[in-house]
Amino acid sequence: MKTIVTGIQPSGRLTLGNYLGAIKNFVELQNKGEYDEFMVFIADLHAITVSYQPTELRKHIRELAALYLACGLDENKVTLFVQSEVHQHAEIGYLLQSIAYIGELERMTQYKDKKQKQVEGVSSSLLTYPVLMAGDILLYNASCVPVGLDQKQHLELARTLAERFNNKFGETFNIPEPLIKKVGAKIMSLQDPTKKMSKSDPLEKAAIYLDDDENTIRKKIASAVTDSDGLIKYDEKNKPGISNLLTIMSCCTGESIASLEERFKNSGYGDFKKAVAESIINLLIPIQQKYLSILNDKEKLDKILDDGAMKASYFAQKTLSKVKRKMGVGRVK
Ligand code: ATP
Ligand code: LTN
Repeated sequence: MKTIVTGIQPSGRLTLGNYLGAIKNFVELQNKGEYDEFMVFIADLHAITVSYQPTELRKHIRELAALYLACGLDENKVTLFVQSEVHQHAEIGYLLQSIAYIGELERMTQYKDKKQKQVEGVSSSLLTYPVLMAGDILLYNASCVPVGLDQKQHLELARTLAERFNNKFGETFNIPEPLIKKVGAKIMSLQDPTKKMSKSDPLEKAAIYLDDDENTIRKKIASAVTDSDGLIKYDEKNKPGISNLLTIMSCCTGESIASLEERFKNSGYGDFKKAVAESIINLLIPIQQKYLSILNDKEKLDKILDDGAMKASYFAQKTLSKVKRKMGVGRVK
């Protein structure tokens, strides 16, 4: 049985990085069809680990659901649901905390980064976030987890926890494999190409948002930080800005980086940037057109998410009961 599991946090407007590093990959996997179950969720329990506005979160949950569908996920091929509506996620997250060590959680890069940015204090759930994520994955006995590069360390922890659980309580979980794309797994900020493009970057022009209009996209790409040597060549170390734009264009069009280098070898940065912007516009406009009509059909979206939660709960409860039995909590009836 092959199960794919993945999720994204509804923590704000999604970026081109989220699309190229994650959602595009989900859609490709769905279309290949080599799986028995494909669980895709909206990780709202993860979004409350940093400070947030409840009304905004509610809005973002629906928006992310509509966006998944607008990007090409098909509710008949994947199980789409909201994480908090399947209570087993919170429950397994708590149970797994008993085998996760504080030291290994404190070493997580994302924790160290996000901890610095908190103004109201650091919540304990920010520390235990990767344990909840391991629970999300193990609850469905996932064999494969498509994510962007920044989630690799969390995936490694999920594998460690699965092995630890199996050794301690007996064979229970599959050891999940991360699935990270070679090109596009880390799209960089347009203003600081040594940093990842992130939806929580306060600098608006550092990221292309999936709902940016054509002119905004053109302006943001035109002002993207590059270098002064005038060559359109992929060199991550010495030319991070141009390399990032080459990666973006390659992912948007399907043309290889080598072929783009050849095609633009006699062009200036201005012309190259114009072509990059057009490739993004061609990709995003059809998604934006579908998105609004899906978001506005409240009844249909609710039905998809209700059905998804019901199906996910069925699988999740089977695993959770087994986990509790193995751990010795509750009674055997
Ligand atoms: P935040 O800034 O709130 O942490 P984020 O933009 O980093 O958000 P996540 O919700 O953490 O996004 O990520 C959702 C998915 O998108 C994950 O699989 C993640 O690896 C992927 N992803 C996020 N940013 C990028 C990026 N810049 N390039 C490629 N993939 C990315
Ligand atoms: N932490 C992930 C979102 C996430 C996830 C998961 C991804 C939560 N649970 C399980 C894959 C599998 C992020 O992108 N920030």
